[in-house]
Amino acid sequence: MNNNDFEARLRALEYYHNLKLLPGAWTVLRVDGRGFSTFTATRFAKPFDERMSAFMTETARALLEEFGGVYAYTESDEISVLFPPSWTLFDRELEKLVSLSAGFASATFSLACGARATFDSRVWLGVKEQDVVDYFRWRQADAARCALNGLAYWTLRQEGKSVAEATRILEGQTVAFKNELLFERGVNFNEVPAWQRRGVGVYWETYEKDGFNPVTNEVVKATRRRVKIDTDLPMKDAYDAFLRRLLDDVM
Ligand SMILES: Nc1nc2c(ncn2[C@@H]2O[C@H](COP(=O)(O)OP(=O)(O)OP(=O)(O)O)[C@@H](O)[C@H]2O)c(=O)[nH]1
Ligand SMILES: [Mg+2]
Repeated sequence: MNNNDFEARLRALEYYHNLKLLPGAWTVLRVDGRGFSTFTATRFAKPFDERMSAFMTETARALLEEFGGVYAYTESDEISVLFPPSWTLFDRELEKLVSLSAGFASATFSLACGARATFDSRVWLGVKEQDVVDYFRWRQADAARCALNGLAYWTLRQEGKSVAEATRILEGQTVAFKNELLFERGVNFNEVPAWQRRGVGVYWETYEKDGFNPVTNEVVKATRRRVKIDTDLPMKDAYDAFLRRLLDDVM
């Protein structure tokens, strides 16, 4: 076998390397903390910790900037970053995008937190704008469900209930039951901080900046963009409208 055949045979066994994102599709990379139920147990307040949320938001922002995203959304230990159909980073190679987003998220979070944490990553593809809106509605609904469950569970645990008791009380129960359980203890779920119930959005906003033109000696307005951290996201239909505006700005 000559050297070229040898090289080609072995390179062909990089079996998934030719996989690329579907042309023209919206892409979401979603990273998720590995084993964060354990990782957070001794490090962060339950069920919500402002430092943990700040580290996740910082990681979301870094992913948005580094990979050229349009919108990043974080809740719990996950971050979804949206990329436009025209996105061409790494020639849309799946392995590159998945491995580097996981590596980058792991490094950013670990540096912020001061302990080694790892993230996995996966790709979601949407061919229609409505798919993208539905995707982020889906993740936000997950945030709301987990927040209600987590608050109800840790309220019971703080009252002295065991893991088994708290789990049994909540098992199969309705949203109304969990809301009522909190309300009886003086907590109105609708007044819990929005970032805990709805997650945090990270996106670009434009603003006007005064600049000085040395040629004409005039003050001129320049349009710049900066990252906005939104801890008070709209929900339901208002979130749809908010997302559609973001998508329309891209197209
Ligand atoms: N204490 C604390 N835990 C948090 C916070 N945010 C997220 N978590 C934890 O993160 C976990 C995320 O759940 P999963 O991603 O389903 O579980 P995981 O243990 O990370 O498992 P894998 O993702 O499958 O590796 C939850 O169980 C929470 O315990 C927080 O603010 N405080
Ligand atoms: Mg996880």
